[in-house]
Amino acid sequence: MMASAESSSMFDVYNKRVHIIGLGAKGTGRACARVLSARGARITISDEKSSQELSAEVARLTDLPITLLLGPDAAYRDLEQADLIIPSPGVPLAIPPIQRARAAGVPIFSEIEVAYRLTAAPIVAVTGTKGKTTTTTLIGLLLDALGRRHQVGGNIGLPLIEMAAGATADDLLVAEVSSFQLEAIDAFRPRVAVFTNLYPDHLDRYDFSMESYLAAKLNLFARQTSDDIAIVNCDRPESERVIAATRARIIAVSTEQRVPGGVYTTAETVTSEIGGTAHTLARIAPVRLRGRHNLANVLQALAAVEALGLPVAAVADTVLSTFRGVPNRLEEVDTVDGVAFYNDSQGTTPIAVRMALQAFAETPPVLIAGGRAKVSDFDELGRDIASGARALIVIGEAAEAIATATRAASPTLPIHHAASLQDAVQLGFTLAHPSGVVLLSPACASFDMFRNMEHRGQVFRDAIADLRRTVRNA
Ligand code: UMA
Repeated sequence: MMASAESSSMFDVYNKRVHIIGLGAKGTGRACARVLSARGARITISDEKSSQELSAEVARLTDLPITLLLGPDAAYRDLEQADLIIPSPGVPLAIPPIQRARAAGVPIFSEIEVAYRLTAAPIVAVTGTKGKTTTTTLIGLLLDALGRRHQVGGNIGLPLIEMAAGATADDLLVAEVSSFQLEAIDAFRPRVAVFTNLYPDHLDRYDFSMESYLAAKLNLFARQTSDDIAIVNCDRPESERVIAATRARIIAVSTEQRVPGGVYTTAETVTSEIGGTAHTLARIAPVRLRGRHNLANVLQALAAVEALGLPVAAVADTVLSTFRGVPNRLEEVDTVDGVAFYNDSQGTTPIAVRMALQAFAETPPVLIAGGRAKVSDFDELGRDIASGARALIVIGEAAEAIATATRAASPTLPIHHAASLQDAVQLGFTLAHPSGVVLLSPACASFDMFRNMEHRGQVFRDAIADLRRTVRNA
């Protein structure tokens, strides 16, 4: 059996039977196989999908001496005989084969736990329901501007284990981490951990319990010591729970009030009291990101970089004046003949749409919403749209349900149906002209009309590019 280890140098997988579950598309399983095989582990990979379904993934592993157990009949064979099991993030730990292996005493570590044990590089980890990717990306951009060696990845982009495998103690690993990845950690201890916020999401994985979902996220802070730092948004009620769950030094951020020892906004600046005396980290005017929630992301990123002892004030204004947001999350796409287009394709829940609309409180946008419903009613969304949008264009399967809920909240708000996202962009332009905002924030999944939410975002961008050509030629 593999013992629990605090130190990375103690982690030895040579000749150990490592059973990886999940050969998923983003490649966590593949990365684990590659990294641990190079260290002499005997690798087996199980996946319930068939070899045909996984042919592309399998083709990328042919050079490795591994055993593949693919398809429902083969997957999980001899799981209880493994020395270590690494489930991919999408694999629920509650499935019976994992439960049986756990009862037999086999350690079950998520990929981020294994990554942690392989590297001496300090880790900056960002979790929370919303804002993880923006905060993580911004930390990376600030480190770029400062010339500090680092890598960015985790739940976005490169799996952490791939970053850890090549890292030295001089590197800095910046990782977005999801609750799924945090369910099976044991020693994982980030030097700096950020908790953005908590909203209902992924609850099917947590028996519909917000408490269980929060517990998974709090795991990130559980092994931190007073040498580490926890960054929390004290405007959010759940920040209390993070503070209670960690021994790390707390740095609170707020967009609403001064926080002693923390990072907060004043009328025109971001002020920091990290290190004792108040000093300016950045000006607010250059920040391109929209919305108070995004300002909180900015504060979290600035706080994380300053907490590492780096002179973030020297680069903050420049970075913030050029960062247009991450793709599909209130991303500023283009301004065509005075009409600004924003892409929030990732906004697949009513809460996300509420946050997006709040970001445009001063210029209520023409909202494009609809797709495949993830919730059973849109009543609250209808009220948010009625108070926060100047017009609504609905698309997709949920079009009528969203239109009905909005009409109930405001009989006078203009509501239009569009047959495609391209049509919605054209119509939105006409409605918002000459100087308004068109916002795609669908409140729904994309699968009725698109391959996924990234595809929806790309179709939106392409339609705006087409519109720009039409307007130029007119
Ligand atoms: N599988 C089984 N048995 C099961 C369940 C699943 O064999 O009981 C198999 C599936 O057939 C599939 C694989 O396991 O082939 C699942 O793989 P995976 O999706 O866990 O692995 P990756 O494709 O490597 O992606 C994962 C993350 N996926 C999830 O959390 C669901 C990716 O986050 C992450 O980018 C990647 O690791 C790198 O770390 C995606 C995500 O949606 C983008 N994350 C959620 C979010 O951001 O909200 C948490």
